[in-house]
Amino acid sequence: EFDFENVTIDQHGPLAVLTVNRPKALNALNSETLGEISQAIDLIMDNAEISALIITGSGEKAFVAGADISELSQLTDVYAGRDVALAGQDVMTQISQLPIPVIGAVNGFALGGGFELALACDIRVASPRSRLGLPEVTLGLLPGFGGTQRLSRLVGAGRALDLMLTARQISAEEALQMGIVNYIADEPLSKAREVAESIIKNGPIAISLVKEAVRRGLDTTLEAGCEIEADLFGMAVATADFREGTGAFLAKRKPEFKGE
Ligand code: CO8
Repeated sequence: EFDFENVTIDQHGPLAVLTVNRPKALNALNSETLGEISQAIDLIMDNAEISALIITGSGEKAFVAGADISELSQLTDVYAGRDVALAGQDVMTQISQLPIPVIGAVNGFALGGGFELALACDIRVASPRSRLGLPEVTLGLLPGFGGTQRLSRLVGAGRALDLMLTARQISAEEALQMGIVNYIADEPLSKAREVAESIIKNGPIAISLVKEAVRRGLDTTLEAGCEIEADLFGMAVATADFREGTGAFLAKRKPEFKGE
């Protein structure tokens, strides 16, 4: 069905696991790999059985060690550089705009573009051995896959600037304290599955509306964000899932959501 060089997809019932699998470069994202991630996500979304996505890296050592530095090193032209950033940003946006929950199982180094990939996920689970950082300034670069924007929205400009300007690597523990990762687990992939399972028991339309409200709200004022929330709330009360959820509560039974 698909023939990817650097990405694998596995299905476990309603869960899809996308693994970046380029071990010779610690899963670094060259343009081929970025393109494959994007195509893999399209394939996953074409499968109506899938209700959550987990993104992880192959091997014990790295989630993703960044954009591919040997490929980046060839860039000199202003416009070509901008295009490379835009192409990577598009993939991160594709991920962050998915209607299903996306969990990053950060199984090791998440540096540069790898950190940015993790930031495009909704929820992050790190291993105790994970190291996270944005080392771009050590290369004379800045984050270019949305990291300057997503990290400052997640943890505030002060903490984001500290990480980006010092280029220091942080431990999973520090990332947890900063709110960058949500959980630390020895087996981040199985913890990610557990988190995904606990989410997908809930109404799928409601899940996608929560994601949309938060995402669109972060781009606007509190007032406009609350209007977005009210619009989406209106959409939720018109769903069969809402009838089912409230009906099940009142009848003291478990709801069975159909995503309608
Ligand atoms: N790109 C290419 N190859 C890589 C990368 C990378 N990001 N990271 C690791 N590799 C390769 C190494 O070159 C090495 O290859 P080889 O075996 O052929 O020499 C192999 O992976 C193993 O790596 P190391 O030998 O370095 O392993 P160590 O255990 O010594 O170190 C580290 C592990 C600390 C993770 C180290 O590999 C490292 O520092 N990697 C680079 C991390 C980094 O700087 N990442 C940021 C890249 S820049 C970026 O992501 C910008 C994103 C936005 C782009 C916007 C476009 C314009």
